[in-house]
Amino acid sequence: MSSTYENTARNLWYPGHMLKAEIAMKESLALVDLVVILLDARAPLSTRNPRLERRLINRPHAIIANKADLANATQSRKWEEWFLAHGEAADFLDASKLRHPDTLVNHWRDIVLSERQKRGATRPLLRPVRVMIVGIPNIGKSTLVNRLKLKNVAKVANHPGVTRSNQWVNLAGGQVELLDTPGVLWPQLRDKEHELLLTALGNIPDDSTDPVLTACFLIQRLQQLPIRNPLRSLDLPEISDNAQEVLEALALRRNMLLPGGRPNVNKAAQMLLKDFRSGQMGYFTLETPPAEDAPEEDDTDTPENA
Ligand SMILES: Nc1nc2c(ncn2[C@@H]2O[C@H](COP(=O)(O)OP(=O)(O)O)[C@@H](O)[C@H]2O)c(=O)[nH]1
Ligand SMILES: [Mg+2]
Repeated sequence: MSSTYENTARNLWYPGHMLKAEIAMKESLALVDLVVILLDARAPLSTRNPRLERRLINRPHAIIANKADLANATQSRKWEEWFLAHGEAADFLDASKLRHPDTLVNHWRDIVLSERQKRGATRPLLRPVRVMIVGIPNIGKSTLVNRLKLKNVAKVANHPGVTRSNQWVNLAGGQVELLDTPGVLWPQLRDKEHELLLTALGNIPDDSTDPVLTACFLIQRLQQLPIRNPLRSLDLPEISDNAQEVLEALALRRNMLLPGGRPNVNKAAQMLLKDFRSGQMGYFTLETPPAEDAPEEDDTDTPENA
C-alpha cells in the first residue's frame, strides 16, 4: 500500500490533473519498446519512484542519472558501480550539454534488440525502436528531449492503437523514434526528510515548504558529507554547526537585513537554495549508495497491481 505520507504529499503538490496525466502516460507507455527513466545524479534513489515504475512501466528500461555536472564526480562513479551491481547500467550525464546523443540513442536501441533476443524473438524488428522518457518534475525531461531534437526534425506519425495523435522525433537516422511528450512521475515520498531533500533539489515546488526549513536541511546535509568545509563558497568568517546560525551569518555577510538590523534569514535561505541548485556552491552528491539492501517493502495489495 502506498504510504499516507506519499498520498498526502501527492494531493498537496499534484492536483487532479496528475491522474489524467497518468492515464495518458499509460496509453503512451503501451506504444513504446523502451522507457528511459531520468534520475538526479545527486540523489539517484530518492528521485526514483520504484513503485510507479513497477506498476506502470514494467518493461525494458534505461537509466539516466541527469545533472551529473552538479554532482560529485567520485560519488557518481560509486553510484555507477552500485547500479551495475544491481543489474542496471546508469548513464551519468548532463542533458543540457549532451555530447554524443547518437551513442546514447544507439545504446537504447541495443537494449531493446537484446531484450527481444532474450525473449526468443526470431524475426528482426522491421520498424524503428520506440522510446519515451519519464521522470519526476524538474529532473530534466524536456531538456533531454529538446537536446535530442536539436539536429533531428520532429515528425508526426500515427501509430496504431492510439486515439491521440502523438508527436514522434526521428533519431539515429530513423532507427529510433522518441515520443515528444515525456511522462511525469511523482516522487514516492518516504518522510519529511525526503520531502526536504527533493525540495532542495528543486523537484518539489518551493512554495510548499518554508525556504528556511529547506535551507537548514540542506546545510545540515552538506555538513554531514565527508568533505572538508562544504560551505566554503559562502565565504563566512566562521561556520557554525547550527544551520540557522549559518543562515543568520550569511544574511549579515550579504547585508540582507530586516528593519531594525536583524538578519533576513528568509532571503538568505532563498539565495542559498538558488546557489546550490545552480552549482555555485560546488558540486555535491547528497545521497550515498546503500551499503546493503534492506528487504523490499511489500506493496502488492494495491488494486492496480491485481
Ligand atoms: N545543470 C544542469 N541543469 C539541468 C540539466 N538538465 C536539466 N537541467 C535544468 O533543470 C531544470 C528542469 O529541467 P526540465 O527539462 O524543465 O525538467 P522536466 O520538468 O523534467 O521537463 C531546467 O532549469 C534545466 O535547465 C543538467 O543535466 N544539468
Ligand atoms: Mg518538462
